[in-house]
Amino acid sequence: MDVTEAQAAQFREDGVLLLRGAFRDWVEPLRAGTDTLMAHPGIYERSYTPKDGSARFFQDLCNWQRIPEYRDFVLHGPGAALARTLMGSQGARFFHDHILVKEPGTSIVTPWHQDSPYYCVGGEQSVSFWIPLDPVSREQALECVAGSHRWKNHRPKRFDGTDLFEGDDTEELPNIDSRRDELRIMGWAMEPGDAVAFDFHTVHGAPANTGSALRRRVFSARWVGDDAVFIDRQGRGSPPLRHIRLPDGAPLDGPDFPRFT
Ligand SMILES: O=C(O)CCC(=O)C(=O)O
Repeated sequence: MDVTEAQAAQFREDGVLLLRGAFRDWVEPLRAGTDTLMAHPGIYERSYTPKDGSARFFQDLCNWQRIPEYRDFVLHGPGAALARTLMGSQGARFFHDHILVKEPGTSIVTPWHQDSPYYCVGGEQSVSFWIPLDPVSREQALECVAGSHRWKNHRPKRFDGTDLFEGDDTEELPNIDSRRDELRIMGWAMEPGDAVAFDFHTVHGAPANTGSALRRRVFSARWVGDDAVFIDRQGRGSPPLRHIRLPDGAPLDGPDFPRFT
């Protein structure tokens, strides 16, 4: 699938775009890779087990180099070409993968947040593809605030509500739920292999998985453009990427971040 210039313009205007069927051919390999991952989680696994005894929310990041199906997806899948067009960048650089599995019944809500303040990368060109590997109803779907990619960065928090950075005094995100009528909130029922493309600055969140008997497996693939620079967060960001030793402000480069033209 190719994205049109009109779709790319819409993405840059709204900071969010639905791509139907874009990764349909990759659903089976990504499901197989996710089975392997859940049996052998990586060093950045960070799952949440609800205090109410409901099912867990499994999360893991940065596993594409060791899970063969994920590696194949990054190196040979359509993500790079789609990302280049959407970002308007000559090259697309893979930043990281993020797996988010909400087991049926989990009461854990993904709170509203932007990804940019968590990341050790800066720049204007970015896109995440949120790719469900199971059917997702509108009630289970990711939601994005259209236009919020132009907002400043707000304080990053862990999904359990605690601050990610100690002593962080950046402004907290406004209450999105209480402003639903004023904001343009986008979300769609989706089939496996559809994708929501959204900018790292776009405010987004996702509901619990209480109303469905289905797992909600999602593969999120994150890409940056040629203006990407390293931000030294002293290994305290998410993902921590403690082994990256670039000077603050240097172009993001290296074997962890392959570039495609
Ligand atoms: O799937 C979710 O619950 C949240 C997804 C998300 O925050 C992301 O992909 O950046």
